[in-house]
Amino acid sequence: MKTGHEHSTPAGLHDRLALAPEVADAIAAGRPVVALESTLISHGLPYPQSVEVARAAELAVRESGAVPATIAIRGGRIIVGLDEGQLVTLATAKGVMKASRPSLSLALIGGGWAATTVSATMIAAAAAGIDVFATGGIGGVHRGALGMPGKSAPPTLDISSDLEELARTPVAVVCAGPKAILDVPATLEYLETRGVPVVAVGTAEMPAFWSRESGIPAPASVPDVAAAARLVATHFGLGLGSGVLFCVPVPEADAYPLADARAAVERAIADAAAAEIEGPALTPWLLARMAEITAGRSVRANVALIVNNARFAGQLAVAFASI
Ligand code: PSU
Ligand code: MN
Repeated sequence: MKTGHEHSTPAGLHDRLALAPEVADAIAAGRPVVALESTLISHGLPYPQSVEVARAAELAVRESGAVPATIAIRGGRIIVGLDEGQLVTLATAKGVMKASRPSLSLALIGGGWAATTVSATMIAAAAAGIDVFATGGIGGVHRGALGMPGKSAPPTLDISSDLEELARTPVAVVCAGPKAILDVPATLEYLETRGVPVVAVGTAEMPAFWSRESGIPAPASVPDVAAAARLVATHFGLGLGSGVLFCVPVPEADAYPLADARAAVERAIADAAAAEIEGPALTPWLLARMAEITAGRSVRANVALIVNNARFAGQLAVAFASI
């Protein structure tokens, strides 16, 4: 029987992938590869820090002994392993879309450039056969998603598709904690419900993205990269289908103090509410506002944590490949 779907058969996910030769060779040979996302380049950081961090993250992966594969969309293809010129274009082009699971097909038919968030990057990495992925901070449950205590504002239900992706796609994601603009306890509860191990590295406390501490205990922790790799191997071996989230604290030298970050976040969130910013625009808006309020200190921490996460992800990919 014919269904409407048979008229034209659009390319499947694998047919959409365009792997850089170096990345394809490494995957075929079972050598360690680390996926890197691109929304933090196009939407998360100002230029030129955006392109500098993109280069520095790739270098950190290489220094760890793995091959970097920065992922983005262009011309209906998912590029796995952007080249230098493409990195610069993505950081400077106007009108770059932000592609997540719900907007992936739209980004592909759009034909232009789209940056991939954590959810879309996980989809591409899993399809390409890449097990380890580094970002800055994952998206999560926004403050006010479940309503604001003492306020009459209705719940926004703004919960990042990153969380559902972690629940259904087996990739190890390295971050510096959920972004501190979020409701972190609610984000942790959501991930627990959806079966995602959340594991702090070298600390018993959840890292808070720009800050090393959060005052919130981590659901679990491992001491080092070797233990992290054993956990990934065990978790993937069980075939549960979900990813693993590692949270690595931002390096001390560039961290933004927690008390200062908290005050700045309160201000940025109040400003976003006053400006009626919502939906996918909210996270980039808050990050940009934080940069203004902190006079660039949040950007410095953000750059440092991204590069640090890329280095750890490289080491994790190397350790995991040897198991
Ligand atoms: N990490 C950063 N900066 C960013 C992001 C991560 O240091 O801008 C991006 C990631 O792509 C993540 C997205 O998936 O922010 C979350 O967006 P949202 O809250 O709309 O799901
Ligand atoms: Mn959202």
